[in-house]
Amino acid sequence: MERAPLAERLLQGQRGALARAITWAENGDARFARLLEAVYHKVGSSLRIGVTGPPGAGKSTLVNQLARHLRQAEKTVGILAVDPSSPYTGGALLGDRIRMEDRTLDPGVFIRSMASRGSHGGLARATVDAFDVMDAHGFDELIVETVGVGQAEYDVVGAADTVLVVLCPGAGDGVQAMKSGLLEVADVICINKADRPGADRMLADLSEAVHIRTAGKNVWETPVVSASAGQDKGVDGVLEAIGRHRAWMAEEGRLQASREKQRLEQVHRVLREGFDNEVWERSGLADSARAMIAASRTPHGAAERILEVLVASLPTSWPQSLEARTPEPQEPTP
Ligand SMILES: Nc1nc2c(ncn2[C@@H]2O[C@H](COP(=O)(O)OP(=O)(O)OP(=O)(O)O)[C@@H](O)[C@H]2O)c(=O)[nH]1
Ligand SMILES: [Mg+2]
Repeated sequence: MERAPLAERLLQGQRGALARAITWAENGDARFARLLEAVYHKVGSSLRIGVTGPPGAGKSTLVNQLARHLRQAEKTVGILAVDPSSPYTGGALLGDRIRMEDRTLDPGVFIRSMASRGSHGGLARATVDAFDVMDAHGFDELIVETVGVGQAEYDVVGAADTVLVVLCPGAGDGVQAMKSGLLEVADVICINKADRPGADRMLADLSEAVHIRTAGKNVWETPVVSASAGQDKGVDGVLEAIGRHRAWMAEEGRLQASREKQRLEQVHRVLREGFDNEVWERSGLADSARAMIAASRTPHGAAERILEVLVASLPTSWPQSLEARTPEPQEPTP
């Protein structure tokens, strides 16, 4: 018997289809675009949480507990664990799997680790794609965990509606966390390992810093909560803070605006990848650049010249001609 197309099986909630779809997303498979078109009408109802923070802060432990609590509230949960690219986290990866394992027996939970591609923003693109197919598959809640506090991690958690930053006492103090730009990206901050000394102090310092930063402005004041995920303490408080952020996002069209921005960024990422693959490599642009460098142009001079010619070769009517041609969704062959 012939199998139904992947899109159909995905919408039926088949796990195998979801796994395959995420692999396509991960590999930047050319078939993904058609697949997404076929299921896109089902994308948009999952609530998305991004979790980041320094290595070992207890992110996976907390995500596991969040999933457990959400399941108790009868929500289905899809979890994406983005492989940390730093070599020293190799051991922790295995740990992630073990700790998350007790969730995998429950059909209401799906856990997938995704390899970091590391270049050209490919990881953020793949994360959004994976979230979209998990969304179409029908999970109530989606969570992505990524390790680190740098731009690459912020790009990944940017696929979420709510960014949860997990810190813990001892792994650098609150001041260090503030310096790394965490306050800007965090919608909720959780000081985990509250059973350890220094947690209260950190909570007070960060709360104050957040308050000073936002006082008198019409912006979200990031709640700072504490938890001991290892002992399943304070997890409801984290969920409650996430809930408050969601309520705030639902007002004044903020969620819609944020998702529109995310989709626009995704177009940009896919375009950049497409430029690298289609234009740079296949159109011979790389060869022209090589020739210009051989003729002693600087790299900047060569790039400037290429951009000039590219922009000049765009037809003046191109925005209209782009909008006019929206193809009908087609079923991809699995
Ligand atoms: N004392 C204490 N330890 C905890 C708590 N939560 C987690 N841990 C421990 O902290 C260590 C790291 O936990 P993980 O959940 O793997 O941390 P992570 O942030 O996901 O780590 P990476 O993914 O490697 O960055 C483990 O040994 C956990 O058992 C807590 O509330 N209290
Ligand atoms: Mg982890």
